[in-house]
Amino acid sequence: MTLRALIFDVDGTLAETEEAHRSAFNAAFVQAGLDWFWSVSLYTELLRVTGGKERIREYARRCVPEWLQLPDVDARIRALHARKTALYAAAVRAGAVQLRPGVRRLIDECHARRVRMAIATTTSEANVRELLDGCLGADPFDCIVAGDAVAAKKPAPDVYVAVLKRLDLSASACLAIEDSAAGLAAARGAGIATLVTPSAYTRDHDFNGALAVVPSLEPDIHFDVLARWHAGGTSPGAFPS
Ligand code: XBP
Ligand code: MG
Repeated sequence: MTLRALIFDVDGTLAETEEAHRSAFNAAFVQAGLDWFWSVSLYTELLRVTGGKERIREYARRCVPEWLQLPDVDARIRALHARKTALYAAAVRAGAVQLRPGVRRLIDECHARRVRMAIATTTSEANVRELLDGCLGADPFDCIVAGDAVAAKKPAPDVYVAVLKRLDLSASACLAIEDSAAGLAAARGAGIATLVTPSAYTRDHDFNGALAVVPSLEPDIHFDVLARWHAGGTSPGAFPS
């Protein structure tokens, strides 16, 4: 089957965003008068729970279970997360996040060849738009499906199933690009072949089931290489041949 579309994850794949997310969470905790602090090692563990609101709840469950007993805890989580989202957007606007190497080149290549592109992410569409405005200055994507637009976040396949529907393409005509085990599980759950490029926070994840695992999209990951791997349907190994 011809490769017709690339579906990109955002956090960790288009850009190393998680340090900006982590700083925004910590700043939101300070602003809300909470003495919570998410270190790099704690955040590495918490990242296995996808979605910021879900991550806050998981942290509270583990470390401050009494906080979960407060009245209106769902509203508290939503408010804390809204504060975090505003802080994250401001950081992206201030230039805290750049695209990972090779991302812009691959997007430009697909754009020039009229290969379709889409986004399947856990984060909000507002966060994606901030990143695209700040780092690409354009939106070359046919569609963006965000975590809150579907019933279940990654590792559930929902965002990918929704993207396939919006593109009106079969799974076998697409290739997903992901950085995490949850993202890989989501894409594979929708039947989509998946290239993994691990990010700073996901290097120790299990990527069994990936079409290939590459350290970066630069210098070798051109569309023709991906089309060849996709057509072969089997992993070429850790690096392009
Ligand atoms: C990324 C996430 C997100 C971000 C924060 O997962 O899990 O939760 O860390 O986003 P993936 P929000 O890259 O697999 O989509 O706080 O906006 O939810
Ligand atoms: Mg990711």
